[in-house]
Amino acid sequence: MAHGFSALNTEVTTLQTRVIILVDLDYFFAQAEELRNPALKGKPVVVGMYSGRTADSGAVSTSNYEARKYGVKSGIPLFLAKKRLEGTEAVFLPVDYNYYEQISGKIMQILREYADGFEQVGIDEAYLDVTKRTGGDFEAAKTLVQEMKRAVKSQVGVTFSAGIAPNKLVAKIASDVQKPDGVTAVLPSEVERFLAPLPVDKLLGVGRKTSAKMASLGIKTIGDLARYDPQRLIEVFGKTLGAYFHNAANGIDNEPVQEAGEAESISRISTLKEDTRDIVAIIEKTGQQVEEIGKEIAQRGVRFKQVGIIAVMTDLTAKTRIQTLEQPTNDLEVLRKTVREIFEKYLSESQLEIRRVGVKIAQLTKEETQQKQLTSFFQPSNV
Ligand code: TTP
Ligand code: MG
Repeated sequence: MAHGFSALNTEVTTLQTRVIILVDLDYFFAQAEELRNPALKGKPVVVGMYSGRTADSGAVSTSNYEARKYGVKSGIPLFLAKKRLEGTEAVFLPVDYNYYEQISGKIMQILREYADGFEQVGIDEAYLDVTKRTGGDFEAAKTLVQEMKRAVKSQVGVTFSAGIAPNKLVAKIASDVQKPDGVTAVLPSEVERFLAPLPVDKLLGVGRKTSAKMASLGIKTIGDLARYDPQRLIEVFGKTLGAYFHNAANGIDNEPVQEAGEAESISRISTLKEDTRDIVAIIEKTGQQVEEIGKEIAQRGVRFKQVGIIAVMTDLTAKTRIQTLEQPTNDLEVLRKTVREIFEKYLSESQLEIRRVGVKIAQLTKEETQQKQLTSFFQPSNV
């Protein structure tokens, strides 16, 4: 096993139950407005995206909880919000994204200090992996959330709600249970009972169309979905989605908490001199791409854990194949060797000639975070 990697297509299995927190800032745009103008507190506050066509055309971005009592929430037309809030002291304000970003930035900086791994999602959400610092203990995580709440409240003046769970999927759903200023913890042993009664559209990726389709199969709750024959789900929704729905409904989610940049990928694609199935011609082309990718990763100081190839066939269909390494590396020999292996395998499966080829690396990590991960991985407590 040269270079310490094998052709495994699986992630390193999680060795310890994780403790993941999802922080979601409460009625964020409206709360930020209350922050700079405390006189707004207690009144219905509506922050709207004005389209500018007429004075009231546009939609509600968000509203505070006073306004929500009148049925005024994200997405409804502004004229309807005005109508529902007639006769109240309601205040309507336009979106000031730059200001919200400033507030969000301050909060994220505070939260980051409480996490082993941190991932901001959008302007008002962040995942924190606190497995290490809590020693896997959910009570310790609850205490940590209270500390975070106090810090954010006293230093910025904003409240948030949080979910604590063994993975991102459940933490996100849990964060929605008690709002505003709430915390909901779902222990590993409680995941099944917590999810079962919820409607399927609580799962990421289940929108109106999918939930209607599921309803026609007799699936209404996440519990129904969890019990449904996985083979049948794959027949109906395809392999990727079917498997995802089955796992998600059973509370299984191994997505790591990772810095936004880590989710990025680097790729190069170019056209071959002529359509071919000749591995030598393909390797010549991808060899140049590997060199270019090599320069970029050296410049950015990143390692990669996933290697992919792209093949655009003569009929212009694009195929990709991905292989996950055992551990992140910046070794270009590993990249070359893996690309060759994937292409050889691919050629043995497909009859068509190839027009364009590409190389892609993903699951990027910064050199220094990599160091940290390696030490934590080898700590006896994690084994
Ligand atoms: P959310 O977290 O969905 O909503 P919220 O923070 O306003 O309220 P909650 O207390 O329920 O978490 O979205 C975060 C921000 O994103 C929100 O303050 C405004 C913006 N947003 C829109 O601009 N349009 C939308 O449709 C939604 C849902 C949010
Ligand atoms: Mg929010």
